[in-house]
Amino acid sequence: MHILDDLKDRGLIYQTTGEEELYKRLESPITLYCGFDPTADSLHIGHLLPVLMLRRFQLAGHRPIALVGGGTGLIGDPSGKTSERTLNPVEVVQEWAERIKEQLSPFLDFEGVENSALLVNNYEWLGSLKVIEFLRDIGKHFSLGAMLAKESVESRMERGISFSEFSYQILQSYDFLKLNELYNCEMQIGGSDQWGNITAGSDLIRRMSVGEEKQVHGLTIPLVTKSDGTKFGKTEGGAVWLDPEKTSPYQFYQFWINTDDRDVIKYLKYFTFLPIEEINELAKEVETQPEKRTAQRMLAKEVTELVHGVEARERAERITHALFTGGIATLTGAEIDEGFRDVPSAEIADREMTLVDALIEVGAASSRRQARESMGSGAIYINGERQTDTALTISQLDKIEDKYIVIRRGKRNYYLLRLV
Ligand code: 545
Repeated sequence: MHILDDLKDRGLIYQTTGEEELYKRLESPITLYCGFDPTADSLHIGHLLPVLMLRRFQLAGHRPIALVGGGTGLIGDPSGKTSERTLNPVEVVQEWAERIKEQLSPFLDFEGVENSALLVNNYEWLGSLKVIEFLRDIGKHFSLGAMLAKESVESRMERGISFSEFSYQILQSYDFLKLNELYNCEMQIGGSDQWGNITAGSDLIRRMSVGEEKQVHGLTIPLVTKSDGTKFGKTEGGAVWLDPEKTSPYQFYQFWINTDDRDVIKYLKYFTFLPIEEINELAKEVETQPEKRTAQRMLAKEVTELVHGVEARERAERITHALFTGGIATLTGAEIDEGFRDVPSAEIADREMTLVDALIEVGAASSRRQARESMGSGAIYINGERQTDTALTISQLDKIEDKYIVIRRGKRNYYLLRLV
């Protein structure tokens, strides 16, 4: 199957610079790239589609280049931004660039295949540019009118845009030119916000190859939307990060499990490598037995495994199952730390403290009277077991690994005590 047909079936193509030419060109191996500016210390799921797209191309026999914008990250892309960015210190951008590099690596194969991936940092060539040469050789090919007409610039003319951000498109274009020279890179991909920068680059390459008339290609991926109209990838806790320290694999898994029935099939096509036929089978299940949430479970399993590996995915499934069935006692300490990362918690040193006082300490009750009432009415569970005896002390309770006490109040209010 032609990769473009698979991508089309999945709804992964938003715009291309010319579909017919691209179809033809992709019949033999091509080198393509996507760039990531170190504007944060981690990628989030909003960046996942282009990363997976590079992988899709690699699996189809093409050579992907992941570019980290150590140079462009010092300037700031105005695309999709409504106001001027504040510049980050050089050391910070460098540190973030290293992190982003490490985060991108597991998605691509760097050895053992003919079409091995490359990881490059554009600071390598942007960092040593000479301004006079640059304006003469590169700047001359850009028309101010075309630059001003880019959506990223046009939308900012009223609110203000610095010369630095305005010039950004030239830097990204220069990268495409460089990668074309160095590695014969012939295609750039990105989210739909990158269209202006991508076409600026292919125009530059064409203009600089007079006589030769080099044609390169651009492809953009649609913005991920949600059927309820809210922004994709945001939870109450903020963005869903790929860094397991910022969003635990369990939280990550939960994000996908909670996908709306109306979105789940689209996300399976976007974010997994499952064949379309298998996804179509799952679509039937969403229609006939939505309550089973088979498609959501498959989505959460596949994406969590892709991003965090098999073990983390299994752990997330175990935690989810234990929480669902109340079998908290089957979890390990590490699983408890992970599964209850964002519930109220307290550290307790005094083992003779009563459970009633501990409930107040952790915020599960606001007074002793209220704590006793909750217990009396059977609303308090300790590590999955109902406790009604208000005289109990911490030392009398069963603990997980001698340390953890998970409190549940009512149906789903969780609290965590750690003994120290
Ligand atoms: C820099 C130099 C190049 C080519 C591309 C770039 C980066 C590009 C850009 N891209 C976005 C980005 O986000 C931060 C990621 C790390 C925290 O700004 N000018 O760097 C996003 N990109 C992926 C997709 C995107 C885009 O990395 O293209 O659309 C998000 O899905 O916003 O030579």
